[in-house]
Formats: sequence, structure tokens, C-alpha cells
Amino acid sequence: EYTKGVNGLDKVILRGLRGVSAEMYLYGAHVTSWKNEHKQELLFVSNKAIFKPPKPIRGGISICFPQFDTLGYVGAHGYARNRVWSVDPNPPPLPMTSPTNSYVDLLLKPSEEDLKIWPHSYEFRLRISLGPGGELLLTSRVRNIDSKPFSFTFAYHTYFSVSDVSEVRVEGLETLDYLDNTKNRERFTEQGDAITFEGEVDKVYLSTPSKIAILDHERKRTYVIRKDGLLDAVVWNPWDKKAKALADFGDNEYKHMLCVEAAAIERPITLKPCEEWTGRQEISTVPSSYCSGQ
Ligand code: TA6
Repeated sequence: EYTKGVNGLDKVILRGLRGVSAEMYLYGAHVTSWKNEHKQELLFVSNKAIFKPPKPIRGGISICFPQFDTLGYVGAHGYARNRVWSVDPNPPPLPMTSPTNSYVDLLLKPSEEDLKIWPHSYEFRLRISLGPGGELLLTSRVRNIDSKPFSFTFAYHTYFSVSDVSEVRVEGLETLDYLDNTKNRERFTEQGDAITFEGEVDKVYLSTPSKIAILDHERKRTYVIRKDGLLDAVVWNPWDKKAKALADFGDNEYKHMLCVEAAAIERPITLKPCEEWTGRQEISTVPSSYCSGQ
């Protein structure tokens, strides 16, 4: 279903089984909503988000490509999140995709201007689909259509909606090495139990398991993130001070969001001419009691 979103920007709505839905803007191929069968919003989008190019939308799921963060010359998180993508009217059946009810393929190719920013030709196909259990699956395929190899870093910058970040735990990253972005990307090893939050966190966990969980006891909900082709995982919450410095983010909104992002950062993806890379992120929810065995 095609419609107009904030400021008349083009938006696609996917409808899955039992009233599950997802919404995405062609601007940035940016997912801004994912609702469960009770019509509860599962993603966080800031009340102060600016839906106006070239400002990326604050919240939802941003595509960070061809660069994560400021790890290169392209500009923070690359430029894919502030380009208008197109819809493939005849999407090919993609292998490895679980059976889905509802999907859309969004496409991005570099313009002449883009080639000045990052001089490599590619085709980027992002399939967004809702699975039979209401899960949201993002499958990125990047094909090198250039005559030379190129390398890139990548992230699905995903803002989950949580009741209170201080009460939330993340499981699946304990004992792993991470780069701490609040400490000049110095490398540390995570100690102890599940990760909890009592201040700013901006970490890139390296070579993580393919399954990570966010446990939100207050809402009796667990988010499960599954990833494939993306070795790393970013965990981010700006906390109060950084939140105040972000113009498009409410001062207290940090309490109700947590970014956990499937990413390829430490080892960039390299593609030879004609090669293609696939990176998937699947997010789903289960009742907390199911996961924690309570
Ligand atoms: O993914 C974490 C991060 O790279 C943080 O360092 C923080 O800056 C955040 O992304 C948001 O970046 P943005 O450019 O959207 O303000």
C-alpha cells in the first residue's frame, strides 16, 4: 500500500497476518513503524524527528551505508539514509527468504553526485518483509557493478521502543570484546552478566552470536534480533547529556529507546566486480516469560 507520510514524503505500508504492520519511507528506505497484532508500536521514533531531506529520520531503522559512523571519508553513517530509494514494481523471488506474507523491494543506485562522495558503482536491493509470526525481516543485497573492488561498512540502525531503559537487559553480548565509542573506540572485554543501562552507552560488540535479546520485563516483552552476514552489533543509548545535544531528540526520550543494530564494522565487506553481499536482520518479539523461563 502506497501513501504519503509526514511532509508529503512517500511511504509504503506492509500489512501482515493478524493486523501486524510496518511502514517505511522511500526517503532513506527508512522503516518508521512496526506494530504487533495488538497495534502496539515496537520501534521508537522521536517526537522531534525531522522528516525533511537531507536530515535523516531520528528513530525507526536507518540504513547506514556505505559507511558506519565516521569511520571513513563519506560522512556520518554514509548517505543511503538520506537518499530517495525507488520501489521495484517486479521484485524477483529472493532465495533464503523465509516464507512471508507481505514484502517490498527498495532499490538504490548511486547518482553522479553520489559517485563524487564515494566513487563506486553498486546496486542495493533492500527487501523488507513481515513474516508469518509478525517478525520484521530486512535483507540487504549489495552488488558491485563497478570494474574495481570496493569495501564498505554497514549497520541496521534500529531504535527499539522500551518501557524504561534502566530496567532493560540485553542478552547475548556478555564476555565479548567491544569498541567503546565514548572512549576513542578503545577495545574492552565485557564482563559478567547480561548488559544493563545506567548511563550513556555507545559500543560496537565484535563477532557476536547471531541471536541477541532485549528483555523488557515491565512490558513483559522480549525483542529477539537475529542476524546473518553481519558479524558485529552496536548498542547505543545517548542518555541525558547527549540527548540534550541532539536537536531532533527529546530531552527525556532516551529513557524509552535502545538501539541494538546488526552491523559489519570491524571487518568491512569487500566485493569484487559482479560479487554480491547479503546481510539480514530479523526482529521479532516473544513474551518475556517464554525467554527467561519464569
Ligand atoms: O550507532 C551509534 C551511533 O553511531 C552513535 O555514535 C550516535 O552518534 C548514533 O549512532 C546516532 O547517529 P546520528 O548520526 O543518527 O545522530
